[in-house]
This record gives sequence, C-alpha cells and structure tokens, in this order.
Amino acid sequence: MSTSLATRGHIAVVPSVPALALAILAGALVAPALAQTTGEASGGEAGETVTDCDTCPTLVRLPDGSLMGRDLVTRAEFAAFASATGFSGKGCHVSDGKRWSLNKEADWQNPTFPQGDDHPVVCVSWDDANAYADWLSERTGKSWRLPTVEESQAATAAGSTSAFWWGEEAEDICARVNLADQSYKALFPLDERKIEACDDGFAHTAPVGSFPANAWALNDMAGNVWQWTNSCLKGDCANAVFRGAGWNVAPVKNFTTAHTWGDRVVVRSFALGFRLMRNPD
Ligand SMILES: [Ca+2]
Repeated sequence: MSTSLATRGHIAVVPSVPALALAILAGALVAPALAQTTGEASGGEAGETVTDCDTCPTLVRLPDGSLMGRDLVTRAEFAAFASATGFSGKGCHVSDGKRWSLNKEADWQNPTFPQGDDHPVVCVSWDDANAYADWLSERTGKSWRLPTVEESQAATAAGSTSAFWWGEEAEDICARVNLADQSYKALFPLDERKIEACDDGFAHTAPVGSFPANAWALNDMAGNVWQWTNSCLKGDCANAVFRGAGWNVAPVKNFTTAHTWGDRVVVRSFALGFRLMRNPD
C-alpha cells in the first residue's frame, strides 16, 4: 500500500514507523496504568487512565499528553449509543474463509458468531464509528474522534522501532494477538492461507484486553479486529484506512505496526471495529 495518505482536511505523507517512534518517544518509555482520574484533571501523567462516564471508553494518557482509548470500543459501549439514539445498521460483510459476501441481516448485534459484551464491536462502518464519536462528544462535552493512521501506528509502536510492537519476529504471536490460528482454522476449513500452527484460544473475537498490553498500556493494538482510522485512503476520502488486522487474518505480516488496509467508509465487516481518541481537557 502507498504510504501517501491523506488525513481528513489535509494531506499528510506518512513517515516510516521507526521515524515516528523516535520522534514521539524521545527516549521515554512509560510504565503502564499508573493512576485513574475522573476526566476532570488536565495535564496528567503519561500512563494514567481517564474515564468520563460509566459506559465511556477508558482512555490512557500518552507521553505527548493525548488520550487514546485503552481498548477497542466494546459491544457494551456501543450498545449505550445504539440504545440512546435508536441506531440500526444492518448489512455486514462476512467470509466463509474463502469468499467475502454481504449478509444483509448481519449487524453489530449479530455478526454471525457469538460475542460477549466485553468483545470489540464489529460490523460498524467508518460512518457508524464517527456517529458514535459525535454522540460521545455531545454526551461528555469533550471531543472524541478516530485517530489518524499516524497516531494509531505511533501508539502501537509505543516507542519501539521493531516490525511488530513486541519485536522483530512473529514467534509466539499466538501469545501476543488474536489472529487466524488453529482454533480459527477448525471453524473455517475453506481458508487456504498460511494459518499459524499455534492456538491463541479464540476462533472469533476475544474479550478486549485478553492479550498483553503494549509499552503504553494499550490493548489489542494489533489483532482481534481491524481498527478504522480518520485517514483517507490514498487521498480519496470516500475510503478510509484501517490497520491492526483481525481475528480471521493471515499471514502474520498483517500484524506489523506499519501494515495498513482500507475500504469505503460505508463498509461494515465482521472483522473490523475501532478505537477512539479524546482531545485532552
Ligand atoms: Ca484466534
């Protein structure tokens, strides 16, 4: 994929991930989850968590002071929005392991596989994600939004310069991310891609935070579900970039910090969700 991407409202050329990481890190690795605030404080410590309301996504303060969702937005969090607004978004792209198709009845409540309230919401379009962010902004009086692809990649790298957020090699990847593994292969035997020989324990999505957090205390920055970003795809803002890769994805190169993909902003997929940022107070 081209590295020439547009951020909504302006054009940005994405630097390499190592350059991003070096620029942002400036030598400071941050200990995870140091403190919890109510969201009223400003200018807090890197690593602290901030929560605006009971059903709002928990945020982690990054070294530059910005606030990133600790987790992928969950079904429970999205349900609060759907209940309050009457949101209904039917029609979701699903795959049998070989071919993708539009299932007109599938939606975030029924993505065609079982999910708990603490699983990442899927079958949500870029438009749906922005509607949720706008609703959260109205509700909290604060500004919620999707991260740009640069912000998402930098938060994933968390100061590292390696291909994956944990290192250069994919070994032990089943202990790091939820991907297309042997438990997936058992349910999707038609998939002819190179499926990892290991078992991460989840055939579909996993509860958020089931795997180790990265150095900035962020969960699932790779794996579980793809994450929408606020960046246009190759300058075409009818399409948006997503990254991180999901539970049905192989091979492992998809889980590198640099890897991106994209699709139309109206598309819903059973392996695609999102996380949000909130502008600091
Ligand atoms: Ca898996």
